[in-house]
Amino acid sequence: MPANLPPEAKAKLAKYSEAKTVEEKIRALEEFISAVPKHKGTENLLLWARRRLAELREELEVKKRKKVGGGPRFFVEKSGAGQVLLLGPPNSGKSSILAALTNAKPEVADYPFTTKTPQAGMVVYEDIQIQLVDTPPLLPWDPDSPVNGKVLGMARNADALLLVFGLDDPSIDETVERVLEMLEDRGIIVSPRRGVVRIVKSREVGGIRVQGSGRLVGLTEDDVRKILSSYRIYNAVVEIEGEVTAEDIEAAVYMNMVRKKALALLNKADMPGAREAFMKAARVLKGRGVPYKPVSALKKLGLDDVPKILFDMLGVLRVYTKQPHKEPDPSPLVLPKGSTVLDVAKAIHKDLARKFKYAKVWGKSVKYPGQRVGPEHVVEDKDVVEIHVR
Ligand SMILES: Nc1nc2c(ncn2[C@@H]2O[C@H](COP(=O)(O)OP(=O)(O)OP(=O)(O)O)[C@@H](O)[C@H]2O)c(=O)[nH]1
Ligand SMILES: [Mg+2]
Repeated sequence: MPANLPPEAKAKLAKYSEAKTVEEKIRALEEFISAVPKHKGTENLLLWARRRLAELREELEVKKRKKVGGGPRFFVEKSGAGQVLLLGPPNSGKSSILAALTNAKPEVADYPFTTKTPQAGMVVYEDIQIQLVDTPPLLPWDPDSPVNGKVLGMARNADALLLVFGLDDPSIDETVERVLEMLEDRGIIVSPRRGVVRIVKSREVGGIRVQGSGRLVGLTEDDVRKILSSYRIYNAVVEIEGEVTAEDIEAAVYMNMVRKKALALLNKADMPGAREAFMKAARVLKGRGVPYKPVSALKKLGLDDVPKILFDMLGVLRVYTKQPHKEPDPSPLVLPKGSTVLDVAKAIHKDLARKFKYAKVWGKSVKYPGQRVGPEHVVEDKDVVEIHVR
Protein backbone atom coordinates (compact mmCIF):
# COMPACT_ATOMS: atom_id res chain seq x y z
CA MET A 1 0.00 0.00 0.00
CA PRO A 2 1.50 3.40 -0.89
CA ALA A 3 2.12 5.73 1.99
CA ASN A 4 0.32 8.78 0.51
CA LEU A 5 2.21 11.12 2.76
CA PRO A 6 1.06 14.70 3.23
CA PRO A 7 3.49 17.27 1.78
CA GLU A 8 4.82 18.38 5.18
CA ALA A 9 5.81 14.80 6.07
CA LYS A 10 7.57 14.46 2.71
CA ALA A 11 9.38 17.71 3.32
CA LYS A 12 10.60 16.41 6.70
CA LEU A 13 11.80 13.21 5.08
CA ALA A 14 13.66 15.26 2.49
CA LYS A 15 15.23 17.19 5.36
CA TYR A 16 16.29 13.88 6.93
CA SER A 17 17.90 12.66 3.72
CA GLU A 18 19.79 15.94 3.40
CA ALA A 19 20.94 16.01 7.05
CA LYS A 20 24.69 15.70 7.54
CA THR A 21 25.23 15.00 11.25
CA VAL A 22 23.69 12.30 13.44
CA GLU A 23 22.11 15.00 15.61
CA GLU A 24 20.48 16.67 12.60
CA LYS A 25 19.21 13.32 11.35
CA ILE A 26 17.69 12.51 14.74
CA ARG A 27 15.91 15.86 14.89
CA ALA A 28 14.60 15.53 11.32
CA LEU A 29 13.34 11.98 11.95
CA GLU A 30 11.58 12.99 15.16
CA GLU A 31 9.82 15.78 13.27
CA PHE A 32 9.02 13.38 10.44
CA ILE A 33 7.45 10.82 12.77
CA SER A 34 5.16 13.40 14.33
CA ALA A 35 4.13 14.65 10.86
CA VAL A 36 3.13 11.21 9.53
CA PRO A 37 -0.56 10.33 9.88
CA LYS A 38 -0.98 6.92 11.53
CA HIS A 39 -2.83 4.44 9.30
CA LYS A 40 -2.32 1.10 7.56
CA GLY A 41 -0.53 2.66 4.59
CA THR A 42 2.12 4.35 6.72
CA GLU A 43 2.76 1.42 9.06
CA ASN A 44 5.95 0.22 7.36
CA LEU A 45 7.31 3.70 6.95
CA LEU A 46 6.78 4.48 10.63
CA LEU A 47 8.33 1.17 11.60
CA TRP A 48 11.37 2.01 9.53
CA ALA A 49 11.53 5.55 10.94
CA ARG A 50 11.35 4.38 14.57
CA ARG A 51 14.04 1.76 14.05
CA ARG A 52 16.26 4.20 12.21
CA LEU A 53 15.76 6.66 15.06
CA ALA A 54 16.72 3.99 17.60
CA GLU A 55 19.85 3.19 15.56
CA LEU A 56 20.83 6.83 15.30
CA ARG A 57 20.35 7.35 19.04
CA GLU A 58 22.51 4.28 19.65
CA GLU A 59 25.12 5.69 17.24
CA LEU A 60 25.12 8.95 19.18
CA GLU A 61 25.53 7.02 22.45
CA VAL A 62 28.47 5.05 21.05
CA LYS A 63 30.08 8.27 19.82
CA LYS A 64 29.73 9.80 23.28
CA ARG A 65 31.07 6.65 24.93
CA LYS A 66 34.02 6.50 22.53
CA LYS A 67 35.19 9.84 23.86
CA VAL A 68 35.49 8.14 27.25
CA GLY A 69 36.32 4.51 26.61
CA GLY A 70 35.01 2.96 23.41
CA GLY A 71 32.16 0.51 22.87
CA PRO A 72 32.10 -2.85 21.12
CA ARG A 73 32.15 -2.67 17.35
CA PHE A 74 30.53 -5.21 15.05
CA PHE A 75 32.91 -5.29 12.15
CA VAL A 76 35.12 -8.00 10.70
CA GLU A 77 37.73 -7.04 8.15
CA LYS A 78 37.21 -8.97 4.92
CA SER A 79 39.74 -11.53 3.81
CA GLY A 80 39.96 -14.33 1.25
CA ALA A 81 37.73 -14.61 -1.80
CA GLY A 82 34.75 -12.99 -0.07
CA GLN A 83 32.86 -12.62 3.19
CA VAL A 84 29.83 -14.78 3.97
CA LEU A 85 27.81 -14.00 7.08
CA LEU A 86 26.03 -16.61 9.23
CA LEU A 87 22.77 -15.08 10.33
CA GLY A 88 19.84 -16.40 12.31
CA PRO A 89 17.83 -16.72 15.50
CA PRO A 90 19.33 -17.81 18.85
CA ASN A 91 20.43 -21.42 19.28
CA SER A 92 19.87 -22.33 15.62
CA GLY A 93 23.43 -23.63 15.28
CA LYS A 94 25.33 -20.78 13.60
CA SER A 95 28.44 -21.31 15.71
CA SER A 96 28.21 -25.08 15.22
CA ILE A 97 28.20 -24.53 11.45
CA LEU A 98 31.20 -22.21 11.68
CA ALA A 99 32.99 -24.92 13.67
CA ALA A 100 31.99 -27.63 11.16
CA LEU A 101 33.11 -25.71 8.06
CA THR A 102 36.23 -23.93 9.29
CA ASN A 103 38.97 -24.47 11.83
CA ALA A 104 37.57 -21.73 14.08
CA LYS A 105 36.64 -22.85 17.60
CA PRO A 106 33.62 -20.76 18.59
CA GLU A 107 31.74 -21.31 21.79
CA VAL A 108 28.76 -23.63 21.27
CA ALA A 109 26.15 -24.17 23.98
CA ASP A 110 22.63 -25.45 24.37
CA TYR A 111 21.28 -22.11 25.49
CA PRO A 112 20.56 -18.95 23.45
CA PHE A 113 22.82 -15.85 23.27
CA THR A 114 26.03 -17.84 23.45
CA THR A 115 27.75 -15.77 20.77
CA LYS A 116 28.27 -12.17 21.93
CA THR A 117 30.58 -10.79 19.22
CA PRO A 118 31.27 -11.77 15.61
CA GLN A 119 33.89 -14.38 14.95
CA ALA A 120 35.46 -15.47 11.65
CA GLY A 121 36.91 -18.64 10.17
CA MET A 122 38.09 -19.63 6.71
CA VAL A 123 36.26 -22.18 4.54
CA VAL A 124 38.58 -24.00 2.16
CA TYR A 125 37.27 -24.47 -1.37
CA GLU A 126 39.82 -26.24 -3.61
CA ASP A 127 42.71 -23.73 -3.76
CA ILE A 128 41.01 -20.67 -2.27
CA GLN A 129 39.59 -19.60 1.07
CA ILE A 130 36.25 -17.95 1.80
CA GLN A 131 35.69 -16.04 5.01
CA LEU A 132 32.75 -17.21 7.12
CA VAL A 133 31.59 -14.92 9.94
CA ASP A 134 29.49 -16.07 12.89
CA THR A 135 27.30 -13.44 14.54
CA PRO A 136 25.32 -12.92 17.73
CA PRO A 137 21.73 -14.05 17.23
CA LEU A 138 19.06 -12.02 15.50
CA LEU A 139 15.96 -11.54 17.61
CA PRO A 140 13.00 -12.07 15.29
CA TRP A 141 10.56 -11.47 18.15
CA ASP A 142 12.15 -8.22 19.19
CA PRO A 143 12.83 -6.39 15.93
CA ASP A 144 13.79 -3.16 17.70
CA SER A 145 16.66 -4.68 19.66
CA PRO A 146 19.90 -2.76 18.97
CA VAL A 147 21.76 -6.06 18.43
CA ASN A 148 19.58 -6.71 15.38
CA GLY A 149 20.65 -3.38 13.94
CA LYS A 150 24.32 -4.19 14.43
CA VAL A 151 24.06 -7.69 12.96
CA LEU A 152 22.01 -6.46 10.00
CA GLY A 153 24.60 -3.74 9.47
CA MET A 154 27.14 -6.52 9.00
CA ALA A 155 24.75 -8.25 6.60
CA ARG A 156 24.67 -5.15 4.43
CA ASN A 157 28.46 -5.18 4.23
CA ALA A 158 28.83 -8.94 3.58
CA ASP A 159 29.19 -10.47 0.11
CA ALA A 160 26.62 -13.24 0.73
CA LEU A 161 24.44 -14.56 3.54
CA LEU A 162 23.85 -17.96 5.11
CA LEU A 163 20.56 -17.83 6.98
CA VAL A 164 20.56 -20.49 9.70
CA PHE A 165 17.33 -21.84 11.18
CA GLY A 166 16.88 -24.70 13.63
CA LEU A 167 14.53 -27.51 12.62
CA ASP A 168 13.76 -27.87 16.35
CA ASP A 169 11.91 -24.54 16.22
CA PRO A 170 8.17 -25.38 16.42
CA SER A 171 7.23 -22.14 14.63
CA ILE A 172 10.09 -22.20 12.15
CA ASP A 173 7.89 -20.87 9.32
CA GLU A 174 7.10 -17.72 11.29
CA THR A 175 10.73 -17.33 12.32
CA VAL A 176 11.84 -17.54 8.69
CA GLU A 177 9.22 -15.00 7.69
CA ARG A 178 10.27 -12.60 10.41
CA VAL A 179 13.96 -12.84 9.58
CA LEU A 180 13.29 -12.22 5.88
CA GLU A 181 11.12 -9.27 6.87
CA MET A 182 13.78 -7.84 9.16
CA LEU A 183 16.23 -7.93 6.27
CA GLU A 184 13.78 -6.34 3.84
CA ASP A 185 12.75 -3.65 6.30
CA ARG A 186 16.33 -2.50 6.22
CA GLY A 187 16.61 -2.66 2.45
CA ILE A 188 18.54 -5.94 2.33
CA ILE A 189 16.74 -7.86 -0.40
CA VAL A 190 17.40 -11.60 -0.55
CA SER A 191 14.40 -12.63 -2.62
CA PRO A 192 15.39 -12.74 -6.31
CA ARG A 193 11.80 -11.83 -7.18
CA ARG A 194 11.83 -8.48 -5.43
CA GLY A 195 12.81 -5.34 -7.24
CA VAL A 196 15.74 -3.23 -6.08
CA VAL A 197 16.02 0.52 -6.60
CA ARG A 198 18.96 2.81 -6.10
CA ILE A 199 18.57 6.55 -6.31
CA VAL A 200 21.78 8.44 -7.01
CA LYS A 201 21.17 12.16 -6.68
CA SER A 202 23.20 14.21 -9.10
CA ARG A 203 22.81 17.76 -10.43
CA GLU A 204 24.49 16.79 -13.70
CA VAL A 205 21.70 14.46 -14.82
CA GLY A 206 19.31 17.34 -15.47
CA GLY A 207 16.14 15.49 -14.49
CA ILE A 208 15.22 11.96 -13.51
CA ARG A 209 16.77 9.17 -15.53
CA VAL A 210 15.56 5.58 -15.04
CA GLN A 211 18.07 2.95 -16.09
CA GLY A 212 19.14 -0.64 -15.42
CA SER A 213 17.95 -4.14 -16.18
CA GLY A 214 14.71 -3.87 -14.17
CA ARG A 215 11.13 -3.29 -15.18
CA LEU A 216 8.61 -0.83 -13.75
CA VAL A 217 5.42 -2.65 -12.72
CA GLY A 218 2.20 -0.67 -12.49
CA LEU A 219 3.84 2.70 -13.03
CA THR A 220 5.52 4.70 -15.78
CA GLU A 221 8.76 6.69 -15.82
CA ASP A 222 6.59 9.75 -15.48
CA ASP A 223 5.12 8.33 -12.25
CA VAL A 224 8.67 7.81 -10.96
CA ARG A 225 9.33 11.48 -11.70
CA LYS A 226 6.16 12.50 -9.84
CA ILE A 227 6.96 10.36 -6.79
CA LEU A 228 10.49 11.69 -6.56
CA SER A 229 9.54 15.32 -7.08
CA SER A 230 7.10 15.00 -4.16
CA TYR A 231 10.21 14.21 -2.08
CA ARG A 232 11.99 17.20 -3.61
CA ILE A 233 14.27 14.99 -5.71
CA TYR A 234 14.48 16.53 -9.18
CA ASN A 235 17.87 15.39 -10.46
CA ALA A 236 18.86 11.75 -10.05
CA VAL A 237 19.71 8.49 -11.73
CA VAL A 238 17.26 5.77 -10.69
CA GLU A 239 18.83 2.36 -11.14
CA ILE A 240 16.26 -0.42 -11.21
CA GLU A 241 16.70 -4.17 -11.04
CA GLY A 242 13.98 -6.83 -11.13
CA GLU A 243 10.28 -5.97 -10.95
CA VAL A 244 9.99 -2.53 -9.40
CA THR A 245 6.79 -1.14 -7.89
CA ALA A 246 5.86 2.37 -6.70
CA GLU A 247 6.49 1.21 -3.14
CA ASP A 248 10.02 0.15 -4.07
CA ILE A 249 10.66 3.64 -5.47
CA GLU A 250 9.36 5.22 -2.26
CA ALA A 251 11.38 2.82 -0.09
CA ALA A 252 14.54 3.78 -1.98
CA VAL A 253 13.94 7.44 -1.09
CA TYR A 254 14.47 6.79 2.60
CA MET A 255 16.80 3.80 2.64
CA ASN A 256 19.61 2.23 0.66
CA MET A 257 18.44 -0.97 -0.98
CA VAL A 258 20.93 -3.74 -1.73
CA ARG A 259 20.49 -7.20 -3.16
CA LYS A 260 22.29 -10.07 -1.40
CA LYS A 261 22.62 -13.67 -2.43
CA ALA A 262 21.38 -15.89 0.37
CA LEU A 263 21.08 -19.57 1.15
CA ALA A 264 19.01 -20.88 4.06
CA LEU A 265 20.58 -23.73 6.02
CA LEU A 266 17.85 -25.65 7.82
CA ASN A 267 19.98 -27.08 10.60
CA LYS A 268 19.45 -29.91 13.11
CA ALA A 269 18.03 -32.19 10.38
CA ASP A 270 19.03 -35.12 12.61
CA MET A 271 16.41 -34.27 15.24
CA PRO A 272 13.04 -35.97 15.58
CA GLY A 273 10.30 -33.94 13.92
CA ALA A 274 12.83 -32.27 11.62
CA ARG A 275 11.01 -33.45 8.51
CA GLU A 276 7.81 -31.66 9.33
CA ALA A 277 9.61 -28.47 10.30
CA PHE A 278 11.61 -28.68 7.08
CA MET A 279 8.41 -28.75 5.00
CA LYS A 280 7.06 -25.72 6.87
CA ALA A 281 10.23 -23.68 6.38
CA ALA A 282 10.56 -24.78 2.76
CA ARG A 283 7.09 -23.49 1.94
CA VAL A 284 8.00 -19.95 3.05
CA LEU A 285 11.44 -19.96 1.45
CA LYS A 286 10.18 -21.36 -1.84
CA GLY A 287 7.52 -18.63 -1.94
CA ARG A 288 10.25 -16.00 -1.75
CA GLY A 289 12.58 -17.78 -4.17
CA VAL A 290 15.29 -18.16 -1.51
CA PRO A 291 17.28 -21.42 -1.93
CA TYR A 292 17.50 -23.74 1.08
CA LYS A 293 18.91 -27.08 2.17
CA PRO A 294 18.67 -29.33 5.21
CA VAL A 295 21.90 -29.83 7.16
CA SER A 296 23.13 -31.13 10.47
CA ALA A 297 26.15 -29.42 11.97
CA LEU A 298 26.21 -32.05 14.71
CA LYS A 299 26.24 -35.08 12.41
CA LYS A 300 28.08 -33.20 9.63
CA LEU A 301 25.31 -33.92 7.12
CA GLY A 302 24.62 -31.86 4.01
CA LEU A 303 27.67 -29.66 4.50
CA ASP A 304 30.09 -31.18 1.98
CA ASP A 305 28.91 -29.11 -0.97
CA VAL A 306 28.52 -25.86 1.00
CA PRO A 307 32.04 -24.55 0.13
CA LYS A 308 31.26 -24.92 -3.59
CA ILE A 309 27.84 -23.28 -3.10
CA LEU A 310 29.49 -20.36 -1.28
CA PHE A 311 31.98 -19.96 -4.11
CA ASP A 312 29.12 -19.82 -6.64
CA MET A 313 27.18 -17.35 -4.48
CA LEU A 314 30.13 -14.98 -4.41
CA GLY A 315 30.02 -14.68 -8.20
CA VAL A 316 33.78 -14.80 -8.51
CA LEU A 317 36.27 -16.71 -10.65
CA ARG A 318 39.90 -17.77 -10.37
CA VAL A 319 42.64 -16.84 -12.78
CA TYR A 320 46.20 -18.19 -12.70
CA THR A 321 48.72 -15.78 -14.10
CA LYS A 322 51.90 -16.92 -15.77
CA GLN A 323 55.02 -15.46 -17.26
CA PRO A 324 56.30 -16.61 -20.68
CA HIS A 325 58.09 -19.99 -20.54
CA LYS A 326 57.25 -20.42 -16.86
CA GLU A 327 54.69 -22.42 -14.92
CA PRO A 328 51.46 -20.65 -13.84
CA ASP A 329 51.39 -19.12 -10.36
CA PRO A 330 49.77 -21.77 -8.13
CA SER A 331 47.77 -19.24 -6.09
CA PRO A 332 44.95 -17.75 -8.15
CA LEU A 333 43.73 -14.20 -8.43
CA VAL A 334 40.07 -13.96 -7.45
CA LEU A 335 38.01 -11.58 -9.61
CA PRO A 336 34.31 -10.92 -10.21
CA LYS A 337 32.63 -13.00 -12.92
CA GLY A 338 32.66 -11.17 -16.24
CA SER A 339 36.20 -9.84 -15.72
CA THR A 340 38.34 -9.29 -18.82
CA VAL A 341 42.05 -9.96 -19.34
CA LEU A 342 42.53 -6.21 -18.90
CA ASP A 343 40.93 -6.53 -15.43
CA VAL A 344 43.40 -9.34 -14.75
CA ALA A 345 46.26 -7.04 -15.76
CA LYS A 346 44.87 -4.26 -13.52
CA ALA A 347 44.63 -6.65 -10.59
CA ILE A 348 48.33 -7.45 -10.96
CA HIS A 349 49.64 -3.93 -11.47
CA LYS A 350 48.32 -0.73 -13.00
CA ASP A 351 51.43 -0.41 -15.19
CA LEU A 352 50.68 -3.80 -16.67
CA ALA A 353 47.22 -2.58 -17.66
CA ARG A 354 48.61 0.62 -19.17
CA LYS A 355 51.19 -1.17 -21.31
CA PHE A 356 48.89 -4.08 -22.20
CA LYS A 357 49.44 -5.39 -25.77
CA TYR A 358 47.79 -8.82 -25.86
CA ALA A 359 47.33 -11.90 -23.68
CA LYS A 360 47.63 -15.62 -24.20
CA VAL A 361 44.94 -17.69 -22.53
CA TRP A 362 44.58 -21.37 -21.67
CA GLY A 363 41.25 -22.71 -20.40
CA LYS A 364 37.47 -22.68 -20.83
CA SER A 365 37.21 -19.18 -22.33
CA VAL A 366 39.30 -19.97 -25.43
CA LYS A 367 39.00 -22.38 -28.37
CA TYR A 368 42.57 -23.64 -28.24
CA PRO A 369 45.32 -23.55 -25.59
CA GLY A 370 47.51 -20.48 -25.64
CA GLN A 371 45.11 -18.50 -27.82
CA ARG A 372 46.01 -14.85 -28.34
CA VAL A 373 43.29 -12.43 -27.18
CA GLY A 374 42.68 -8.68 -26.88
CA PRO A 375 42.04 -6.64 -23.71
CA GLU A 376 38.24 -7.11 -23.75
CA HIS A 377 38.35 -10.91 -23.77
CA VAL A 378 36.22 -12.24 -20.89
CA VAL A 379 37.94 -14.87 -18.76
CA GLU A 380 36.41 -17.90 -17.07
CA ASP A 381 37.08 -19.80 -13.85
CA LYS A 382 40.47 -21.55 -13.83
CA ASP A 383 41.81 -19.79 -16.94
CA VAL A 384 45.57 -19.34 -17.20
CA VAL A 385 46.55 -15.88 -18.45
CA GLU A 386 49.90 -14.67 -19.76
CA ILE A 387 50.04 -10.92 -20.31
CA HIS A 388 52.29 -9.34 -22.94
CA VAL A 389 53.16 -5.67 -22.76
CA ARG A 390 54.40 -3.09 -25.23
N1 LIG B 1 20.81 -32.11 17.27
C1 LIG B 1 21.54 -31.11 16.80
N2 LIG B 1 21.95 -30.14 17.63
C2 LIG B 1 22.68 -29.12 17.13
C3 LIG B 1 23.02 -29.05 15.74
N3 LIG B 1 23.73 -27.92 15.54
C4 LIG B 1 23.84 -27.33 16.74
N4 LIG B 1 23.21 -28.04 17.70
C5 LIG B 1 23.10 -27.71 19.13
O1 LIG B 1 22.31 -26.55 19.28
C6 LIG B 1 22.81 -25.76 20.36
C7 LIG B 1 23.13 -24.36 19.87
O2 LIG B 1 24.21 -24.40 18.98
P1 LIG B 1 25.09 -23.12 18.66
O3 LIG B 1 26.00 -23.47 17.54
O4 LIG B 1 25.69 -22.57 19.90
O5 LIG B 1 23.93 -22.15 18.16
P2 LIG B 1 24.04 -20.59 17.81
O6 LIG B 1 23.07 -20.34 16.71
O7 LIG B 1 25.43 -20.21 17.55
O8 LIG B 1 23.50 -19.94 19.15
P3 LIG B 1 23.68 -18.41 19.66
O9 LIG B 1 25.11 -18.05 19.57
O10 LIG B 1 23.17 -18.43 21.03
O11 LIG B 1 22.84 -17.61 18.75
C8 LIG B 1 24.04 -26.50 20.89
O12 LIG B 1 23.63 -27.29 21.98
C9 LIG B 1 24.45 -27.37 19.74
O13 LIG B 1 25.14 -28.52 20.14
C10 LIG B 1 22.58 -30.11 14.89
O14 LIG B 1 22.83 -30.16 13.69
N5 LIG B 1 21.84 -31.10 15.48
MG1 LIG C 1 26.57 -18.82 18.46
